[in-house]
Amino acid sequence: QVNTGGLSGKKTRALLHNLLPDCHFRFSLWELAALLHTAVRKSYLVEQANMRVELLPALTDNYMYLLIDVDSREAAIVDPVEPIKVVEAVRKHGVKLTTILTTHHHWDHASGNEKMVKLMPGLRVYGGDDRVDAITKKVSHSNTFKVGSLNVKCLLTPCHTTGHICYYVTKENSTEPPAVFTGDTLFVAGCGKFFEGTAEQMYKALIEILGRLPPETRVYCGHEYTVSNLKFARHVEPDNEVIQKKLAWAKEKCSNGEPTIPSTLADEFTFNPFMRVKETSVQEHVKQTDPIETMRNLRKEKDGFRVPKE
Ligand SMILES: N[C@@H](CCC(=O)N[C@@H](CS)C(=O)NCC(=O)O)C(=O)O
Ligand SMILES: *[C@@H]1O[C@H](CO)[C@@H](O)[C@H](O)[C@H]1NC(C)=O
Ligand SMILES: [Zn+2]
Repeated sequence: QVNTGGLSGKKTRALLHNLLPDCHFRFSLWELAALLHTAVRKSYLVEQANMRVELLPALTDNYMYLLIDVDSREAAIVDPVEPIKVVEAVRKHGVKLTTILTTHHHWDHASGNEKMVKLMPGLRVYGGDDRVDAITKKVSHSNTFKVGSLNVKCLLTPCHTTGHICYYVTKENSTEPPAVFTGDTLFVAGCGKFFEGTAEQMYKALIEILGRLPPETRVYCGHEYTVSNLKFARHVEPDNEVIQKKLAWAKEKCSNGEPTIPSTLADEFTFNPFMRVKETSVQEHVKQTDPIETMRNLRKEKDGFRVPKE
């Protein structure tokens, strides 16, 4: 994970503040963090001609995503658990926020909705579950709507929670890659825990729903778990060189406080064990020959996996 010794950006700042009296506070917090060799998680902008996505780190390892339709300057926010940060980003980009996209009802994704709506009245709040705070638009599989000129398609992927929705975003006639916001269903190199579902459901979500989107689709997931996920992937497939390379790259990114997101669906099929349940190398690791049984065993093994330090 990010090298903050288990501290979030907020906690790191609070700690630094206590260490140094205000009168000696001559460096920026960023410089101080660099001096102390602790990484503050940075925001990051993915720019395309039609669509922009700003990654906004939240809590310890969550991501919020500001999705901007360049043509209309209308925007949506995915899982705004830290609303003040969202308001700042919206101001910075000079866009009109109209929409909240909630992937699922867990507090680390949906607990900012109420405050977000208070700060910016009139927001449409999408979600697939009655347990989503402040929901105004309950959606189910294949429902579509627009954010400015962008098309959003809801993909119901029950398993982590029964009402989990992934949001697939396209721009008509664009030659650029689409985006999918996968919450806690698909992570870079991993998947969410099966809190309210089964291996059959995760197989359907990862292989039959997300796996059939265009391979170049960019994947924006709910957490920065890439390094620990890749250590599990390496344990499953010790001879897969793609995993080794991706892990070295992800460690480097994280130590600089930079995100490892987005990836693409095509890339996920090369290193994510949960996307690779049809590969014999992955099946052999769990001594199974059926992809769904492989999925079940992988998840069970990861639930008890101790992530090594290196
Ligand atoms: N293993 C997580 C522990 C937290 C956790 O259980 N996270 C949930 C999402 S809020 C999950 O589904 N994690 C996937 C996993 O551990 O493989 C971590 O790396 O910090
Ligand atoms: C997309 O392309 C089709 C075929 O060229 C055209 O009919 C349609 O109007 C285009 N849509 C937009 C939004 O530009
Ligand atoms: Zn989560």
